[in-house]
Amino acid sequence: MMTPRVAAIHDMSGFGRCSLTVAIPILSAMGVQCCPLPTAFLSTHTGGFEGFTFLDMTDEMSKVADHWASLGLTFQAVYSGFLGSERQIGVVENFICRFRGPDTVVVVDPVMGDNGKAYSTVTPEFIDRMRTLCQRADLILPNVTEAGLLLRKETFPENFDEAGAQALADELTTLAPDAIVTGVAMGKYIGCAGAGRDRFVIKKLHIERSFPGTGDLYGAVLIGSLIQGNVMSAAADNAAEFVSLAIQKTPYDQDTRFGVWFEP
Ligand code: PXL
Repeated sequence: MMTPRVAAIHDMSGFGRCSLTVAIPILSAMGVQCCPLPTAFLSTHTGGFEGFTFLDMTDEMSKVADHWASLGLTFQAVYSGFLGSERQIGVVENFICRFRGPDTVVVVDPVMGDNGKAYSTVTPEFIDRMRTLCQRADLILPNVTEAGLLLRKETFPENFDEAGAQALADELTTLAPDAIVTGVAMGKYIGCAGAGRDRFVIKKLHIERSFPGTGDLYGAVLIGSLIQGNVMSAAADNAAEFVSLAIQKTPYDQDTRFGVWFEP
């Protein structure tokens, strides 16, 4: 049997535990080969560091795709995350068209913001393009802020009950056949809600600390778990549990910008 393979289209941020520096080790530890297609190389993620470097790799991406196609490579999953520009979204759409086989799962994490705010690089045009990319996915993984942007919500509750979380996930299936909304605050709990083939709400105790990269941790474990043969709700529970444990492993006095201690 061949080792399952995932094409991971994210940035590589050298410091701060997010995107590829999370996806590669986690998928590898789960028995899945992660083939990185970097969108950019940054010295750190953009969540709170001053003066980070940013090397755009858009022009390189199509060349990598051409070479992979010439080798006849196929993937069990294509997993996209942080993207730097509208043009880059087009490159990802093209990649999906070329590499989607009958058994490929296309997972789009529409990374655009958090805690009620869009990231500084995100324009209305970018949101429209990201919505189109989501419509080409089998599964989308927005957090609550990104769900609001995708669904054009003007106002959004900070706190949900289970029915409200489920309803939000249901609404997201107007974009893709399966959807999971993450980082949903539900009173003393935080969790995720899924809709599509599987409908569920998962809750974990809410630890009042916020870190960059936890969405990437969630996505990597979810995909690894799906490839291992779990149904969506079980994979989502594994992912939420892993994020929760990693946060618990992270000392209180650590700078939150450094990310969570998922290595142990
Ligand atoms: O974890 C999301 C993410 C990925 N990549 C970069 C980021 C962020 C969040 O801030 O800045 C470069």
